[in-house]
Amino acid sequence: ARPPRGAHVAPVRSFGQRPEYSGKAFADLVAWVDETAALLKPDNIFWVDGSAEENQYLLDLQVSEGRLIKLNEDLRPGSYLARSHPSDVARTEGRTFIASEREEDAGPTNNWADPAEMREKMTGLFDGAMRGRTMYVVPFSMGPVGGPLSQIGVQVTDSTYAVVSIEIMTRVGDDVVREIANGQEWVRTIHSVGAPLEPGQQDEAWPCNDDKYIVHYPEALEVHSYGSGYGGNAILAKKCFALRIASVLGRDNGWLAEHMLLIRVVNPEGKKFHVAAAFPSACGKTNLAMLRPTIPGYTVETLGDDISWLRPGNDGRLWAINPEAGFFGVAPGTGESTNVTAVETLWGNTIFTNVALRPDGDVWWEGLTDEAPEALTDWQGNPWTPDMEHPAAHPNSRFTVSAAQCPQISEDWDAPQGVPLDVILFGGRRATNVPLVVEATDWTHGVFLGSTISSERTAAAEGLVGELRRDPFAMLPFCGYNMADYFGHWLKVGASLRFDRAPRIFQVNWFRKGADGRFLWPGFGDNSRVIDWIIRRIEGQVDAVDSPIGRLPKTADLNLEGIEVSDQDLAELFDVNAASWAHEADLTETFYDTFDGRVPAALTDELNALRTRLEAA
Ligand code: GTP
Ligand code: SPV
Ligand code: MN
Repeated sequence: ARPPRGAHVAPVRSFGQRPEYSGKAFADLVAWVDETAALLKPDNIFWVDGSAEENQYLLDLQVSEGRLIKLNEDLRPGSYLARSHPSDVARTEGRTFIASEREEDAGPTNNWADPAEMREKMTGLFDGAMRGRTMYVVPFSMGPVGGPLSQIGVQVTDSTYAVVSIEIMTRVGDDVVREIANGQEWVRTIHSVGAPLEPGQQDEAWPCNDDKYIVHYPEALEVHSYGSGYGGNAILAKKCFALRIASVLGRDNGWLAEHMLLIRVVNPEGKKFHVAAAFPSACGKTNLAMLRPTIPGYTVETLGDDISWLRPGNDGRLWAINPEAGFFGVAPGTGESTNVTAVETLWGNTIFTNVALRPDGDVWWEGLTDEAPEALTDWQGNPWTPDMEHPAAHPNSRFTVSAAQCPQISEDWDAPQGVPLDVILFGGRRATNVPLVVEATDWTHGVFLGSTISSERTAAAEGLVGELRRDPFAMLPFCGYNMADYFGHWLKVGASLRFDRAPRIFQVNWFRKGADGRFLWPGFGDNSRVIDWIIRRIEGQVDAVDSPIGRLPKTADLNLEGIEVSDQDLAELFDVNAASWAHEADLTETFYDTFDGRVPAALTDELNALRTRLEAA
């Protein structure tokens, strides 16, 4: 139960007190916090305990400071709107660095920086960066606290918005401090928006700095983030820790940290299958994670929508957990007809960022309803009407909501041991070439498919939207080490599985377009038709047709009952044009060449075999 409004004025307890534990490990934590505070020079230190009362206090505080807008309690209970600075709206990949000891360990796809130089640089930026602000100390767990696949960390931050976001996205609390005190290894992360306040200086609603640095020290298990308050730049447990740092932990310990959603599919016979899927940012993970099948007999349960940690089990299978506790999802395009599960998840207790505000105190974004309301306040706080050129919500506007609030969340979504994987999907946003679905012939071919994923750029990161770029395994911006070594690690993990128990790998593309520019496939709930074929395939119920790029469905085996897909569209959806694929193979070679011979021979062999098959086609 939430305390009555205004309760924070006379709190029942004093918030922010340091918990007390004995022993060296806890003393090390305190020493690190003190050292960090000595450098960043905040006015106060606030230890976050993750309680509901404290959370409400932090939300109310931000409302009173003008950082959050409280939404209409009757329409959207317990929910808030944040408006970022217009320059701070997405991850800044150009300002993201892997500061590994050796440059070759970062590889050509990452920005490398010398860790000693970077520490000096960051020390300079951090010095006094929290003046006039409170430094929050946020202990968090990725995965259930104490779980066998879980990892813990601490983020210090001067952003109250980051604190309440981390509280939704991870497990925050004193029980994490207890784990640290018990000697559990933890990741040290420092975040500052880089906007110290002089005495009497008027604050901004969304302070940030034009100079941004998101720096990872993989050997030291540390992250430094400066200048941004948005998403993956500021919620350091997410992309910085659970992908970039965790991928390095996985490399060194035989597991995988992946940019993957995770679902359980129950087929008409009641049999359960677990599917993980890697799609680049803003390419449909949250949507597939919340799939409502349009074909009868199937149900889908949500386990995770963005990150999966995969570990070989003693049984020779690959086990997966979702290390997060919430969804940080793209708002635009989320509506009754596309993702009704998300719409239902967002009924309340949600933080919205950069969406539009309705006159009645509720929120709106493009795609929530077919028609825009007559008058809105846009994401920057200006009056907006439907005749305006620019969208009311920013294209990368987001919702932050607890996973437990999803109506189709699986009862096993927080099972500490995870779930055994049956299927892995790789996908991207491709208007041409890539068929609706292709099955890999074996694990190595599947790794080849993953390594060749490319996708049209989206608004989730800075850059030109629509431009095609390589995004292997959907991990281009998130792999914390040399991508070629990462390909090799995937081969190694596959070899450590029992050959007949390894997940089967498929490539999918919901985004193929006809010559007239329209999507050939209805997508969303109808993607269940592709999942259905995949499951019947692994159950040995249907055959496939060999093509140069992998196995394709016989179109008669696809359940298309109830949708209109013309024969011509269907043919186009599965068309494999030898000439364009030969060009695609050339581009893959060019991409592989950027790794200076480090790409595993098994993958260059796959590329040669693809070319041979294309020539014979
Ligand atoms: P991140 O949170 O950035 O990692 O994104 P995501 O991969 O979770 O993508 P999300 O599910 O939020 O989808 C991003 C955009 O793609 C939204 O605008 C969706 O409406 C759209 N989208 C998702 N699935 C489909 C589909 O099957 N077909 C089409 N045409 N669009 C889709
Ligand atoms: C993505 O860009 O893949 C996201 C959003 O999920 S962020 O947390 O900002 O990385
Ligand atoms: Mn993502």
